[in-house]
Amino acid sequence: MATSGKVIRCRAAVAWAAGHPLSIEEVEVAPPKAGEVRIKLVATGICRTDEHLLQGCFPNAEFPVIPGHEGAGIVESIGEGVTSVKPGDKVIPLCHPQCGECSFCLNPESNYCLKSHALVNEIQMFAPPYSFSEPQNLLPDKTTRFTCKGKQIHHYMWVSTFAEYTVVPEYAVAKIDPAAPLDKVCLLGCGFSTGYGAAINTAKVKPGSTCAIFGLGGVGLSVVMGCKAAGASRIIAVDINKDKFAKAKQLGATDCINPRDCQKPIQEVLTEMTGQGVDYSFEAIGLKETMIAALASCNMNTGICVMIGELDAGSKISLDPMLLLTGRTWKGTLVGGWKTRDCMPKLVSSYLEKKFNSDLLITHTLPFAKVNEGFELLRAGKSIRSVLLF
Ligand code: PAD
Ligand code: ZN
Ligand code: ZN
Repeated sequence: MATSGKVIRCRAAVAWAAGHPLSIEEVEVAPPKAGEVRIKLVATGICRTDEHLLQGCFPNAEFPVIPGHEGAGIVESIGEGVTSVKPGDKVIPLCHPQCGECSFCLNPESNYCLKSHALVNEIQMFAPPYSFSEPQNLLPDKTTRFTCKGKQIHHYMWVSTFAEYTVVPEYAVAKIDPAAPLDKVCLLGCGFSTGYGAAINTAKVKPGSTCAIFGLGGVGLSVVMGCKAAGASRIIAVDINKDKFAKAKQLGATDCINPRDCQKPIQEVLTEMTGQGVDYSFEAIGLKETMIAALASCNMNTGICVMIGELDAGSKISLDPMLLLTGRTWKGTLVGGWKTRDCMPKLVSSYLEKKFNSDLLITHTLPFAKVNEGFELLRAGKSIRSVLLF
């Protein structure tokens, strides 16, 4: 392509500081270095995790930054040594990479990669001196490909999809079917895959089982779809926004409950409804109290609770150990447990074969310049997923 090897000037949504609206700026995007891929984004969804970033919940995600991690696009150019994609390929940038070589990648049971951008964060959080000094939002060689007004701009989860062009490591890119509609399958980059996979891969929901889903955003509704696909017989959807219930029912929920309408704590309500508690519960909100309530809602003997929602980095939860001692399992999931590079092309094929309909999550489609409007819709509880078009 004519732009190959050159700096590209294009639009991007830059977060200059936490707590401020995004500004659409002209940025420079450097060519990909060895082992990197430059992508022309076609569409991107807005996920609650981007909102957490904008609110400053991740202390080592440094500003200024270009957020966004639920995108789809076309390869513009490749760096030296890149073999798995070529210019013109349709791709999904992977906010959760898969190097395919580390011991975690080689373990069939896990989808966490030791070469992930998140790893620095994780090690620092759990090992003294608990320092957040090293930013995680640079590319693996600890530099950035973005500049704006003479300043270096950080990447977000290596993918930064709120930009017309982005540069990512090759092992954070999945080549997908050329027939895929990019304005739809962008949701597979995070929200849909996370929720659907939480049910199928992480919880391994069994046919005939009972499930409860806390939070009916793009992620929680995708859990509903996953539970339905796995053959659950009762799917109880929980949200404080009753406007989410119609879509939850359409996607497979058998019951919808607003905890604010209940006289008792929601875990007691769910336990009474199901006898001994649900077989599987999922937290897709990101609040301590709902994480504990979800755990307490599943069967004390064999129940499995999957944590999906994200808390501020460094948060602590305190719980009664009896909740686990009797046999419950408490698990977490990142991007639904999928080994992303292997599974993303297959998920796109399943989408094209109409095995699920993630399009039902898209409530708004907006031009990229209206990115702040998309966030307002999310904050007001009026959207499930807004897709921005470049
Ligand atoms: P969203 O804001 O679209 O949905 C959250 C839903 O929770 C909304 O419908 C709210 O009304 C509802 N809610 C809020 N408070 C309560 C409450 N007290 N009780 C019941 N319901 C409530 O977010 P989303 O679906 O984009 O993301 C959900 C969470 O999942 C969020 O924390 C996000 O950061 C996290 C996430 N995790 C992963 C992962 O890999 N683990 C991936 C993507 C998103
Ligand atoms: Zn996300
Ligand atoms: Zn790896």
